[in-house]
Amino acid sequence: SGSHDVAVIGLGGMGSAAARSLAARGARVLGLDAFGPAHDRGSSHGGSRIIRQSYFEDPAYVPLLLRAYELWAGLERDSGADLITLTGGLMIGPPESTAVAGSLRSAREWDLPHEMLSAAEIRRRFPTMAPGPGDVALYEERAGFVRPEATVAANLRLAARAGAELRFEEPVTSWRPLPGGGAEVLTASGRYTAGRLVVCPGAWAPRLLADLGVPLTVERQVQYWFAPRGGTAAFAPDRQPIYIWESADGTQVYGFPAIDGPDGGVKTAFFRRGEPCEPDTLDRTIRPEEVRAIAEHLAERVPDAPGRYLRGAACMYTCTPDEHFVIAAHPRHAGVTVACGFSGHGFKFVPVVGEILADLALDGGTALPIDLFDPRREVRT
Ligand code: PYC
Repeated sequence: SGSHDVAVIGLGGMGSAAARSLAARGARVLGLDAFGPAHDRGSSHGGSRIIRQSYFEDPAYVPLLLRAYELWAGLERDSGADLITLTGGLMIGPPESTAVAGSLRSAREWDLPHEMLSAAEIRRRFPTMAPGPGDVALYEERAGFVRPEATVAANLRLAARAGAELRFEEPVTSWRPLPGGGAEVLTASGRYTAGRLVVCPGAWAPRLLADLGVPLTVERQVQYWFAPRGGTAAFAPDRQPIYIWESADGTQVYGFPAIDGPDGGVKTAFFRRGEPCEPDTLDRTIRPEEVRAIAEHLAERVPDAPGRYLRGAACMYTCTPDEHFVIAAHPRHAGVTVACGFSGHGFKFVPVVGEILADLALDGGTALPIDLFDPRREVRT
C-alpha cells in the first residue's frame, strides 16, 4: 500500500536488522515476511548462536566482528533486551585443524586476546572437556552466545518504533526492477512498490535470487538439547565456555553451556554436515539415528553432555561453495541489495550486516570491508 523508500524481503536475522538500520536512518521502510515475527521456519531460531572473534573462516571477517560487538551492545541498549553473553570460547582440535590454526591466524593478524591451551590445560580449566592427547585449543575470553529469536524481535520492535511498516504471513512470490527505477514486489496478497529493494531471503534465496549467479545449496541442520549427566551445574555459563571441536577428519561439533537454567539442558550440533533440503518441505522430524550419532560423537569429547536427550529442532543453512557470505549490490539490478548464503555462521554478524545493507541501499556503498562477499568472486570450493 503506497510507495516506500525501501522494501525489505525477509525479516529473519539479516532482514530485521536491515529494517531497523534503514528505519533508524529515516527511510520509509516496508518489511515483508512469509511467517510471523521471530519465527522458527527459517534459520534464526534455536535459542542460541555462537559469537567469537578469532575467526577461523578468514581474518577478513575480524573487522566486521569488531564492529558487530559494538553494535550488539547498542542493540541491547536501545531495545532493553538481553541478547549477548560472553562465556569464553574454545576452538579445539589438532594444532593443524582449521578450527585451531585458522583461529590462531586471525588472532595473530588482528592482535586479538587469546590463549593457546594444551590438552592437559584444557582438562584442568574446563573439567567437562575430555580432549585427546593430540588436541589443543585456542581460548578466547570474548566468545559467547547471542539469542537469535530475541534479537529478531528486538530489531522488529525498533524498526516499527522508527516507523517501519512490517507485514507478516505475507510470502513474497516475485519481485522485479521497474523500468523507471525502483522495484515492484508481489506477495500472496498484495503488490508493493519501493525506490529500493533489500533482499534477505534466507533459505528461499535459490528461488528469490535465482539470477544472482552464485550456486547456493540449502542444508537441513539439527540442533539437539541434552540434560547433562550429573546435572547442569558443571555446565553453567560461568564455568562452561562455548566450543567448536574439530576432529582429525574435519568434522566439527559445537556446543553451548546450560544457558536456560537447570531444565533447559545443553545445546549441541554438527557444524557444516547437513543433508540437502527444500525450505518448504524441510523434514522437521528428528530421527533416532541422528540423535544417536551426535550423542556418540559428543560422548568421546564432552562425556557428561549427552546425558538424556531432551529435544531437537531442524534448521537450515544456505551455503555458498566457499562458505563465505553474499552481501552486495545485486550484480544485475540497480537499486537492489542482497544478503544471503550465510553458510551456517552468519547470525553473530546480524547487526553489522544490517548496517552494511542500510549503507548499500541508501548510500550506494559502505566503508566496511565486504570484498569477500562479492557474488562475482571466483569461488574456491
Ligand atoms: O558460526 O560459530 C559459528 C557456528 C558454530 C556452529 C554453527 N555456527
